[in-house]
This record gives sequence, C-alpha cells and structure tokens, in this order.
Amino acid sequence: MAFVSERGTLLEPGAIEFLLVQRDPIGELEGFFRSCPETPFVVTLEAIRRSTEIAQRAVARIPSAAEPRVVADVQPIPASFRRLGEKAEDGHPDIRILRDITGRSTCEGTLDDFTRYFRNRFKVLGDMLRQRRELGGTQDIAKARRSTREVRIIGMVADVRTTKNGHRIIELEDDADRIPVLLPADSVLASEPVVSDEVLGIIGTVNAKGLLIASSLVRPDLPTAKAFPGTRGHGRVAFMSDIHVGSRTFLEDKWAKVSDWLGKDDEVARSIRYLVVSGDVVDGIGVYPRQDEELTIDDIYGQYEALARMIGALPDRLAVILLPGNHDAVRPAEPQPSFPNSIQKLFDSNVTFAGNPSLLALEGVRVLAYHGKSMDDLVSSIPGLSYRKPLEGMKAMLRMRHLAPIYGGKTPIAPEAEDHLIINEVPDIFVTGHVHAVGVDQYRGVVIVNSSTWQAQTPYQKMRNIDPTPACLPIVDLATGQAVIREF
Ligand code: D5M
Ligand code: FE
Ligand code: ZN
Repeated sequence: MAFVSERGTLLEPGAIEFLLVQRDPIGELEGFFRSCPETPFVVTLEAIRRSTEIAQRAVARIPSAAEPRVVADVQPIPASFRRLGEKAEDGHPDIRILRDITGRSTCEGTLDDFTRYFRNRFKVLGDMLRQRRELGGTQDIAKARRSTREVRIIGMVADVRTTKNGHRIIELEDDADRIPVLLPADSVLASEPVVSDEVLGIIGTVNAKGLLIASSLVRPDLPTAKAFPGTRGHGRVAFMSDIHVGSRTFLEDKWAKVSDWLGKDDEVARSIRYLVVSGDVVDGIGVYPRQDEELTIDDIYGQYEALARMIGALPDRLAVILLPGNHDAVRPAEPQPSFPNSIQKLFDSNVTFAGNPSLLALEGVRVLAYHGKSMDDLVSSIPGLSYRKPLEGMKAMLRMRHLAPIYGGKTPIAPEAEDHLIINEVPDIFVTGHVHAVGVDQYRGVVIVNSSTWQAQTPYQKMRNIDPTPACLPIVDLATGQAVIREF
C-alpha cells in the first residue's frame, strides 16, 4: 500500500478488498489513477469498480467472416482458491440442476395466490436489503411517516411517474402502508431507472405534506466483487438460444457451419463440454397471429424431432442442456417447467432438460439461465435501454436481484408460493437470450452472456425495427470465466 500513500491518497476498505481479488491489483490501481484527471483524495470502491468494468468491456463486433472468428473477448475473472470440478476429470459431464420449478408448481392463479406471491417477493428481497449496511435500522412505512428525522424504509414500487418539473415520484408500499417518495429533479436519483414492482430501500426525510424526500436509493444488488470459482480442467461451455427450428427464417446454413465447427479438431471446439440452450429452441405453433404462413414445419412434434436430429449430429462429448422459452411447448407463464416427457423422449441421452429459469452447476460453476422474455418489459420501462443493449438490461436485473420485476406487462408470471424469479444465489455466469442479440460482459465478478439466435430477421422484427445478430456463439472458459464470441 506504499504505492498508494506515496500519492497522498487513501483507499476505502471495500476498494482494498476489491483490489486484492484482482489478478493484478497494482496494475488495476495504476490504470485507475491514469483514468483520473487528478489524484483523488479517497479512492472509493465505486470509482475503482467503474474503472475496471470499463477496461473489461467487450470489444465491438466485427462483420461476418468466412471462417468463424473471435469477435469479442472478455478478460478472465481472477480465480479464487475454491477450486471445483474434481468429478469432470474422469471425462463424464458434471451437470446439476440446483433450482427450477419443474414438478414444484403449486399455484392455481387465485387471488390468494397473488397476495402470497407478492408477500414472498417483498419478504425475500426486503431481507436482502436489510443486509445492506446503508439500510441498518429500517422502519415500517407507518412509523417512518411520523418521524421528523432521517428515515430508512423498504418498499415495493406501486407506481412511478415524472412530474412536470422533472421530479420523479415513486409510490412505495410495504405490508401495511404506502408513501409517496420524491426523487428530486436536481439529484442523480431522478435518473435512476425505477420500475414497477421492484423492491428497494430509500433513505430520506418526510416533509410536512407527508412526502418522503429521498437522499439515497438502495437496491439489493450483487456483492461488490466476487472471484470466479474456476475448474481444474479447461473445459468450456457454449451458449445458444432462439434456434426457432421450423421457421422459414431458421438459418440452416449457419447451423451447418456451427455444427461442423463443433465437431472439428480445433483447440477451442474440442474443449467445449457443455452447450446451454436458453429457450425458443423451436418456433412453435400458434405463438403469434398468422404464424402458419412463416413455418416450414407446421407440426410441433415435427419441429422438436428436427431439433433432436440436429442435436444428435453434434459431437458426443457435448452435454446439451435445453430450457424452454416463450415459443416452446410448455406453459407460457414463468417460471416455466422443463419439457414434457412426450418431447424429452425424442432426444438422445446426452440432453438434460431444465426449467426456465434454472440455476445449474456445471462442474461446480453456477450458471443462471433465463430465456429473457422480461426484457420486453424492461426495454419499454427503462429509458436508454434497447434491444441492442441486452447486457445493460441484464445488469439491471442483477441490481434488482430479479429476473422479471415488472408484473402485468408482456411477461406472464405464475403466482407461485415462492418467487422463483428472484435471483437468490449469486451465479458465476448469467445467461439470457430472447432479444436475438449477442454480447458478453462482466458485472461485479459475474460473467454475463446474451446468446445469439439462429434465425434471420423475421417480418415482425423488421416492422418493429429489431435488427438481430444471428449465428454467434458465446463461449466461456469454466476455469477462468474468460468469454469469447465466435461468429459463423
Ligand atoms: O422474440 C424475438 C424478438 O422480437 C425479441 O427482441 C423481442 C421481439 N418481440 C417478439 N414479440 C414481441 C412482442 N409481442 N412485443 C415486443 N417485442 C416482441 P421471440 O420471442 O423470438 O419472438
Ligand atoms: Fe426468440
Ligand atoms: Zn423469445
């Protein structure tokens, strides 16, 4: 730390902890100082984290090439000494489904179910917020509203609106009461992307009119830094989604290319042991109006049979994990269970079926896989978010610790007894699909991946100005967390 004191600067304890788990702490710190216009008095965790995140962001895509090539490369996350994956050494795949809804659905959609669902969401996320240092000594809204001192409350967003003067007003609810919260126009809080039904903490003071004037907003978020667990071997996992088999726009030639490459004796291809496919594996039947005009296979089993043949032609060393999406033949309400037996039996034994979402462990590396339908609601609620930037939407989910915070939008949510869409455990890798874009990044030590699609732009997407980035394969090294994207 002599290096720091020489500069007359102090390091916040959190910043020290963060730096110590980096691969090259001094290098990171030097990079940070280079990025500052003048030497700061105190180096905060927030500032140092922001600086390393920017340095690690993926590079832009390079236009299509004849040979698959690497179009993005996110640096490895420093491995902790908690090395896992002993089992994989004998060559057998090591897949565990730690969490999904399959076989555990309890809801019937009654009014009681909804009340219970929201109570559970509020309780679990509220407990997470209470762990936050900033939120020590929180009060119920009913009590806080009578206080003249600074208060800390936790609530669920019942409504959010912008006043004509640019202030934002959130209606925040707890089990018993409700209070309007003002995010002043002249503070950074006014530009915070608050969405309906998320659970957050507010610090502020209540004015004479009963309005809580916020000075800070606290999200459950992820711990500030985390190491990648790492495996002993150099096995890799590849990610796909949105294959849309059966659609006229399914890219058969691109599939042939990726399938061929996976079977090649290429160093990277050979190391891919797992393929996680996060939903919309087929185009489905009757998913949108006049879909029949856009199908080449108009039988649902026919579509899954075609997919089973495609997957069956992939090399045997690949263990494939299939999740459903909003085009697949399971209930549309999330959490979605895994495919029924009538579909599972069409596939070879190297395929594992999981629900949407599901938390998987691949050789001990925890992968949170979610199709990503809720992105439709996030894109329409958060200014600046777009279908072209799914990674930003994924980070918003991680900050809210919820995969589908907005209720009653385009994402159907089943009111289960427990909210399975809460991001309870912090994963090592977080993957979504649905938006037919591709990208890799990191957020607080979690590798984030948006898998591409194997479908060209559809007439619907053309009309909505959605420009997909098909035929890209994100690949993550299970030993280091390093992520690359290959384009086919
Ligand atoms: O979704 C593929 C893409 O199309 C994804 O970016 C969302 C967009 N999409 C699809 N349906 C809708 C609706 N109803 N509203 C808004 N955006 C939509 P896929 O699930 O493959 O159809
Ligand atoms: Fe899709
Ligand atoms: Zn989808």
